[in-house]
Amino acid sequence: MNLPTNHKKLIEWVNECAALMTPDAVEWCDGSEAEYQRMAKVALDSGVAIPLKKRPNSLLFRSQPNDVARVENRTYIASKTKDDAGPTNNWIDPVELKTTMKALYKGCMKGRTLYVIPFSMGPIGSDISKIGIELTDSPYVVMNMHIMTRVGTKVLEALGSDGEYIPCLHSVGQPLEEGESDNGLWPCAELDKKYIAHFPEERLIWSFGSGYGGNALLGKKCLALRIASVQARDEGWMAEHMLILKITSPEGVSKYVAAAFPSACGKTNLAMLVPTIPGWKVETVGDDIAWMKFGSDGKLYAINPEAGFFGVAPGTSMDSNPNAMHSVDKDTIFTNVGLTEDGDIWWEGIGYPAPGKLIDWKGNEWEQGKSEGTAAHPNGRFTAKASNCPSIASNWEDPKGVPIDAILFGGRRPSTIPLVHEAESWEHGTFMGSIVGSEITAAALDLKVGSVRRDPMAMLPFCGYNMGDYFHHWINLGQKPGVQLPKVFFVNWFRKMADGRWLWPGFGENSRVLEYIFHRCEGKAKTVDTPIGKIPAKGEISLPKGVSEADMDELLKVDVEGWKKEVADIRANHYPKFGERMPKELWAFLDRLESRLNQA
Ligand code: TSX
Ligand code: MN
Repeated sequence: MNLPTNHKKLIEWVNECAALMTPDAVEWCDGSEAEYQRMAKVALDSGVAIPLKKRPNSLLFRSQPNDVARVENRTYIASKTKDDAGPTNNWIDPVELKTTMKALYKGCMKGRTLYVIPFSMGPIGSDISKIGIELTDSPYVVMNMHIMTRVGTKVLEALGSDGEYIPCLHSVGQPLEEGESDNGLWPCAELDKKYIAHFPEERLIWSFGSGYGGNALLGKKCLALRIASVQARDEGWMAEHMLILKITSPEGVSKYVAAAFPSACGKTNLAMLVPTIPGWKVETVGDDIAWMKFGSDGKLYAINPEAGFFGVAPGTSMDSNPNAMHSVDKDTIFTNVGLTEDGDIWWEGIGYPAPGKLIDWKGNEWEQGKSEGTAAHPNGRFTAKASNCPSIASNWEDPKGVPIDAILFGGRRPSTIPLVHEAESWEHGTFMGSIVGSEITAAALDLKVGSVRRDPMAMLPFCGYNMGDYFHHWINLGQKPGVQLPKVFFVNWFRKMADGRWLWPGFGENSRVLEYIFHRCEGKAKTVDTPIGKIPAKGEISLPKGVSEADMDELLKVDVEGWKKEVADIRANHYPKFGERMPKELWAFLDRLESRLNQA
């Protein structure tokens, strides 16, 4: 056979995997448009995809109801020791897990094609980029990888005959018997056979049994966060769960902001924000992941390792995010959303009533106000090219990356946390990131709606090693000689009055907070020192329509009693979760905060 590479180690690995999984055929992906259309035809012919008459070059997929999200309880960090995975990750001994998974992989691609996907996370040739090779039996994965990463021949060229790559093995885990087909159904395995496994020392990813999102598109959460976070620790850089945006002032000066928020805080909306303040421009560099390295000038440079958006559909509308809506006008894969009679998509919160009779994400007839459940699954998604986003920054693919001026943390917090406050130092910023949390809005299994779920740096599900060591890594980076560290801010768009009224209009009006942060980075706006950090001086943030001076005072005041409860919760319930390896420096910041609050 004529292979598109002479990389011996890669060819041997592909052969070994094919021998284990016994696919009917092996295909090397070239990343071409023709290949994408061939995959689309396979999906359409098998009945698992539906064409959308209203959106050029776009398809709808419906998954099985038991394969709709990342499976955190089946996600493993199989490091050599349990301590290296840490108390907040699932751990299995790597030898044992490999034995278990090899038994599952045996013959698992029977009746299917094994696709070899060479992909680059980050612009090909950038110093910050990394190459992965995903083996998969899912045409859906091939198509999504085409949009979310850079795929194909040019990646193999960059890899050469002995370049480094991260092997990513994936199977939906549903072999086909002779003459059997998927019958138009999304293939996957039962929950107890699903495994999303990471072998951090080997830089290796094995995924089995799920075809959905982060379980199957292995470049994203598995490589770009879990494995990359380990490499970043070892090599002195950062792999973070952060959007990257570019903000340009009326004077034409640009600054770059990276921001981490737990899920359901509108990260994609912030990345694509349309400012309400005249003359200011916000552009998108990335909406989910930032890889950041210090340059020889000491500045922290960030790239977006992805090439597309795998965004949550419900709630996305022309009001909440017009740039996302235009990103999905064409060339888009929709998963688990509603289908209209005229061949368009619809979801809850799209901004207009469902037009007539729909087919819901389960494939059943659905009518608004009449049918049970929702038309779209709450985790229904769009996969869209970054290059189709109207707000994408012209330099979003710069191989050097963009210099980060500010890092933002945030969460959905109806009380206590002010609209914005600023860290006094990098270490203090690390402390702020370590206490990030968000109000629980949808009923989870064991926790109450309205309580705070902590998700430090929004990395709890995505750090590939011990979170205590991860906090240490943040502190260590601040001590590198010659570095010019970004300023760190904590923002909260979600403050409410006691009567439930939103105190802050959010969305495009958040540009007023970004303007303030921009001015802070220029050393301009005035601040007031408080027990929690620096708060904007009066008048430094302009008032949106409907926000009074009194509202702004409320948004920016330090709620001493609320913060005391916050400290108590962190001390009793949050920090103890990280055990022995939690840095003493962070406990010291907690003690200092408490004594400052007691003196206030
Ligand atoms: O994404 C959001 N952002 C960030 C936008 C750049 N959302 C949606 C969160 C769910 C994903 C928000 N919701 C934001 C916000 O800033 N703020 C809110 C809360 C809110 C909701 C509705 C209103 C105001 C605030 N409506 C009116 O005031 C009329
Ligand atoms: Mn994410």
